Formats: sequence, C-alpha cells, structure tokens
Amino acid sequence: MGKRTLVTSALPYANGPIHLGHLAGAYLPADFYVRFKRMREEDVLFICGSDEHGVPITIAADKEGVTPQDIVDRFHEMNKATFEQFGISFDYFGRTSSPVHHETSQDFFKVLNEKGVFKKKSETQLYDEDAEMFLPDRYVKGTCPHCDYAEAFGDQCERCGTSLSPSDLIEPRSMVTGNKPTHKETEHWFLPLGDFQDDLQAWLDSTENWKPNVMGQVKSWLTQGLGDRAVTRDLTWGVPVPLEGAEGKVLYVWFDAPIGYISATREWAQQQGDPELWKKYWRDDASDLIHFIGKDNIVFHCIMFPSVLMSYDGYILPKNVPANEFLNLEGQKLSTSRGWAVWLHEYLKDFEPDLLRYVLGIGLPETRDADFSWKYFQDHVNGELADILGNFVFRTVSFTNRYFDGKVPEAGELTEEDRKVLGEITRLKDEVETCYETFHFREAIQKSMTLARAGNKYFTEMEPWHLRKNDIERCGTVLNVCCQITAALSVIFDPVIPDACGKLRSYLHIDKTGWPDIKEQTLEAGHPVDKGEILFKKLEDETIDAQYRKLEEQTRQQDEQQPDLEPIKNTITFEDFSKLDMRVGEILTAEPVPKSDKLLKMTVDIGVEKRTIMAGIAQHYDPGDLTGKKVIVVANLKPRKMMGIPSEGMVLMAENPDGSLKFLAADAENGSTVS
Ligand code: B3M
Ligand code: ZN
Repeated sequence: MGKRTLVTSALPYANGPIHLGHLAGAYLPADFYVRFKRMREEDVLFICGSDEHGVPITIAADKEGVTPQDIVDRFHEMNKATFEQFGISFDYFGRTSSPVHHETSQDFFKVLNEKGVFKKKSETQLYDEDAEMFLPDRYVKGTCPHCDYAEAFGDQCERCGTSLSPSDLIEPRSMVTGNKPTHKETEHWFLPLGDFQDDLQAWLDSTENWKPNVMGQVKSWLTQGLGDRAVTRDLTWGVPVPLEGAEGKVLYVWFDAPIGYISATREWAQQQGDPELWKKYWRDDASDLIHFIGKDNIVFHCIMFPSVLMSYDGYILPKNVPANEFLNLEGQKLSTSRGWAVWLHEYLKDFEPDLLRYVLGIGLPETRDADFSWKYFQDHVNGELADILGNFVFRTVSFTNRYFDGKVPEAGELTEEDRKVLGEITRLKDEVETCYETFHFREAIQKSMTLARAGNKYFTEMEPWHLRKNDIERCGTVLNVCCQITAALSVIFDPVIPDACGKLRSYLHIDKTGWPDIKEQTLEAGHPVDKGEILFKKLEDETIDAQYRKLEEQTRQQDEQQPDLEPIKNTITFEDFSKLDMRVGEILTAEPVPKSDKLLKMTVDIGVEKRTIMAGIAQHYDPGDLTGKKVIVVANLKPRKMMGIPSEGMVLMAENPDGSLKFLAADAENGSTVS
C-alpha cells in the first residue's frame, strides 16, 4: 500500500439535478484521480454527499409549494443514482440531514464555542415584516453596489462574482413577499477569520503544486485582510444551534456543509464495521486531503473550513484544492433558471457515460473557463474515440480473428519501428502518470489518446493487409505489436472510459487493471482475442441536431413556466385602491415629441373632457396606429411635466417580461369608470 489519500467532491445542493457544469467542476476530475490512484493500489477514499441545508433548498421548496424535506429527499436520491450511472465511483455518498451529520456539526460548534473561538455580536439585519422572518443570503435580491446588476443575491452577485452581505444591496427586496425589508436587531455567532490570518498563511506556504488561479484568489483575500463571518442564521431549516437560548437559529450552511465530508466518512466507517476508521483519514498526518470543487467555493474550502479545522485541533488540513473554473454551454454561461444546461440524467437517456467522460475530460476548465457544445462533442467522439481509438482496436482484433484464428500471432525479430511504437507505451505511461499526480487531467487524457494515435499510424504504415499476402511472418509480428498496444490501451484509458476499457479487456481475455499492467509485453503468442464489437459508433448529425432541439425546447419551457416577472408589491388597503379614478378613453391624436425618442404626446377623450397625456411608448408604437384606440386612463393623477409638456393623466399599459408594452383596453363608453 502506498500513500493514503482522502478525496472529496463538493457536496451538491439537493435542490436540483446535476448538470455538465457540476460534473466538469468537481466530480469528473475527482473520479479520474481516484480511479488512477486505485489502479496504483493506493489507499484512497472518495467521499461526497448531498448538501441539504441552506437557503437554496428552502427557496426551491417555497417555489414548488412543498416542504424542504420533500425537495432534499427527491434530489438526494436522484443525484446519487445519476452519479452512480455515470460511473462517479464514490466510496460513500452521504447527506447532511443525517443524524450523524447533525451530531458532528453540532459537536464542532460546541467545541469551538467552549474554546471561545466565536464572537457573539448583535447586528441589524434585513427583516420581512409580513413574512415575519429575517432575510439572509438568497432571501433578498437587490442592486449590486459594485456593478449595478439589479438581480444580485444577498450573498453574491452572479454578474461580477463579488461576495456580498444582504445589507450591501441597494434597493433590497424580499424574495418571499417582494416587500422592501426593514431592519431588525439579531444576535449571531461569528468566526473571526482575522485571528487565523497568520496560521492560514503558514499553512498555505507549506503547500506545493497548487493551481495558480486558486492560490492567487486565496492570497488576495489574505492581503485584503479577513473579517468576521457569521456562522449562524435565523432560519428554521438547518442544523439547530446546540445552545440554550439559541432557539430559532441554525448553523450557517457553509459552516455545516464542509463538516459533511467528515460526517460522511464517519458513516462510511460505521458501514465498514469499524467506527473509528474515519480518524485514519482525518486525524492522521500520514493522510493527504484533496478537495475537488468549482471556483466559486474556494473561499469556503481554503479560508473558512481550514480555520474551523485548526480551531478544533487534531485535524489535517487540505493538501491541495484543485478548483476548476466554469464550463459554458454553446458559448453562453450555464443558467439553470433559463433552462440553459445539459442535465446529466437527460444525457444518460441518449448516450453512454464514456463519451461524455472523454469529451468533458479533454476540455476541462482547468485553467480558464471552457466551453461545451454538442458540435464539439460530436467532433471529438467521431474524430478521436471512433476514428482513432475505436478504429485501431477494431482493426487489430478483427484482423487477428480473420487471419490468425483469433490468437495473438508469434512475434519474429522486432524492427526499429516495432520497438519505437512499443516504447511509446512506457514513455506515455510515465507521462500520463505524472499528469494525473499533478492534477493535469486534460493532458493525461490527451496523452492517452497519443498512444492510440501511434498505434493507428503504425497499423496504417505497416500495411498488414499487404504483408498478409507476401510476408505472413512479418504480418504476425505487426499484429503481435498491435495486440500489445491494444492491451496497454485497455488499461491506460481505464480512469476515463471504464466501460469501454472493460469491454476491450473482455475481448482480450485479460483482467489486469493495475497501473503497472501497462507494459510493452502483455499478451503471449497464442493468447485468445475475440472479435468483439465496435467500441464507439460515430454520432450522426441527426443525433446531434436532436440535442440542439432538446436545448431549445428546454429554454422555451422555462420561459413559459417562469418568465422574469416582477415581484408583487406591498399590500394596500381597499381605501388606497378606491382613491384611483380610472376611466375608459379613446386616443384622438398622437405625435412624436421633439428631442425625445421615447415619448409620444397624445390627446385622449375621457368622456368628461379631453386630456393631453404623455407616454413613453415611442419605441413600441407608431403614432399613426394609435388614433381611435380605446385605453384606460388614470384620471386623477397629479399632472406632471415631461419634456416641458404637462401630462394630465396616465394611460395604463402592461409590460411583458421581455420589455414590450401592450395597452389595456375596455370596450365601453368613453368616460366609463373602471373599478
Ligand atoms: N453545496 C455549493 C455548491 O454546490 C455547496 C458546496 C458545498 S461543499 C461543502 O456550489
Ligand atoms: Zn456585481
């Protein structure tokens, strides 16, 4: 047994299905790494689970009108199954609603509290009077103070990426009622991250081989200086704060979720029948801890969680956090709310896991954001998996069957070319190994394909179809070499395309899957080789077109289901409403307003009198089309000057989510009242 490594992948929120962005960020690279380590017979444990707390869960539940428990039960089961089908080989997939997790995270809180690590502070926070609740994190939206984006969340602006507090937002509004929040005092426990600054710095200085983008981010936070971060929330869903007098408060999801890695390891140990076994991975310096995450989670894994682990004492700290950048789809940012995503369970209805494992693998967003498109998928499946790897393997096994009776032929004396191509096996094995060890997965996979490419080229150049007729012995040697390369390919590609490799090894009647089994000589002469089936079929244009249609359909459905509608405004009384005097009117004239490209000036007959009314509709309507149109006018609105012209009322319009405007009309006499 070599080194011991604990590998974790970010715990996905159990509020929706897994998509390609998730996979490329935290799951697929981790799975490549773990499979590689297992092939080297290292002691490696791969831990993940569902993150079932926090505002993302309760908001999803509110939206559907079901309980948070309903939401997490549904998506925990679904995501667990999807990962399994896709071959993400977790040793344990836990969930943060489990009793072991509640107990473990509460223990952390209690121990840190007893050690006096936290600061307890009273603060004013945003409060929704009607919903009678505080508005933490994503319960509030407003305008980002940094980039003016109007849809920024209380914890983060998704446009500029800045991490925010609800009170930073300009014009905040409650996501529950749409109300303008008020302020209310509340008491919370804070982790004073500034106290850990030096220890964090020392730990980071002791690490090696971190990705520059990750280290750069962490260093810049340290340079800016770290503040206090609240680790509790006024919410009902979550792990209750385990102290008297803290009723109605739960642990902040980013306090409890990383502890979920520990709880899941404990549950795994219990399942193994050795409840103390988890300590070997978490509380023993001989273990390496590696967190695979997306870049938006760096601060939590490199600042907050390490501070928690240090405070508790006795825990190891991450050895590396190879965070990935984001994956875009067809050149645009993924957006689950817009339906702009490829869901893994949907993918699996149409294709084999291996195709996506390979294609995402060669294009992982390791150092910068990357793009996935269906065209790219088709090109790389057809151009590499089918035309290079699949083609070479198929030529080798079918030729061996056709002309050598399905047995590896005897090799005669090896030529320079034979030795050279066989030498590629050892050379690439070493290079691929280094790539895996240093988290360069794209390169590991590209180099694995280089071996197939070398084999394919060798086959073509040796022209065994000619040799067969004039030099059968030499032909045998060539095929022997090709069989050796095929055997090596069936192992070197195993972390990436395990299903295809398993199939291939069954054709070759070999069951060796250890990394040391990638050798220049694997198969003895006479070893049986089955003809097998084609490993990868080419993807037709229609198949890819169908995916484009699916994507279109998805975005269309989402648009219909949840257009970007304004939240409902504050409640008013009937008295408030009855103050409005609304009348049916008819537009008599309409004309543009000089120097304004928005306004139109209209004369409207509202029965009792004629009014001049200004409206910002010039970009939506031609003045000539408006004469004779029936409209509804707010008749008792205080006149207001627009471009120097007094507007004596307001014409009611409906604004579509896309910004287009429509008149409200009633088929009634001019001057009729509206109520
Ligand atoms: N659930 C956030 C996310 O999915 C969060 C990760 C927790 S890892 C401890 O981006
Ligand atoms: Zn912003």
